[in-house]
Amino acid sequence: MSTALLLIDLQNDFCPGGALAVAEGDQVIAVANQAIAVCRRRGWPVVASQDWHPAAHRSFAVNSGQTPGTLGELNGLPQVWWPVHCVQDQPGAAFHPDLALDGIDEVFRKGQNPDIDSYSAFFDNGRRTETELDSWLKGRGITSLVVMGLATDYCVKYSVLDALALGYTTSVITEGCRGVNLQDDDSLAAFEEMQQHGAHLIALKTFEMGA
Ligand code: VGL
Ligand code: ZN
Repeated sequence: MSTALLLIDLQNDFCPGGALAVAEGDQVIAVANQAIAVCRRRGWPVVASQDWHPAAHRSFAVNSGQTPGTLGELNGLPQVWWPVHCVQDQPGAAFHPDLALDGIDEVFRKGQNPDIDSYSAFFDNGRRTETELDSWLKGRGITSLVVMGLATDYCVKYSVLDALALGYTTSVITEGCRGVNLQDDDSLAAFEEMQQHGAHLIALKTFEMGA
């Protein structure tokens, strides 16, 4: 079984001070750097997703005449209206400055189509288009993924559910995740949903010790 580390959306806009700040989002960067170091020692690939929206993205509340944090519909799909975030080439879309970028082998961008949101690192929310991630991993014989990042209740959750559906053995480093939590229990519910679909919830220490 060959394993890769998948880091989800470790970007400035999801950290304190950012446009779509997740509480304690910056605290997962140190976890990511330790997980990267483990992979470098073992020769395991490290990949990262990057939320990468055009300014005119219709998931942005202001572009759809909606209130941020409320629920609507976009392109026939349920849609949470978000503040403007992770706009291509803007500082908010950049990776957190403390992230060990030189330990990352490949970055997969998502969310470029203004008409559909894209939480998962594999597919858009309607599963109409696919990133290069699955073919990149399959091309290297990867069958197992270790996932962490931001945000637990959106991009981490949908990436993990897609990874499981695509047949990857999937573990989630729980202390490497933080959630948006529009509702208080959203992150807890997301962890439970991932686990119910077959994900293994693990601690960084367990990963470091070789599980
Ligand atoms: C995300 C909401 C909108 C995430 C991205 O990375 O979880 N959430 N865009
Ligand atoms: Zn986004």
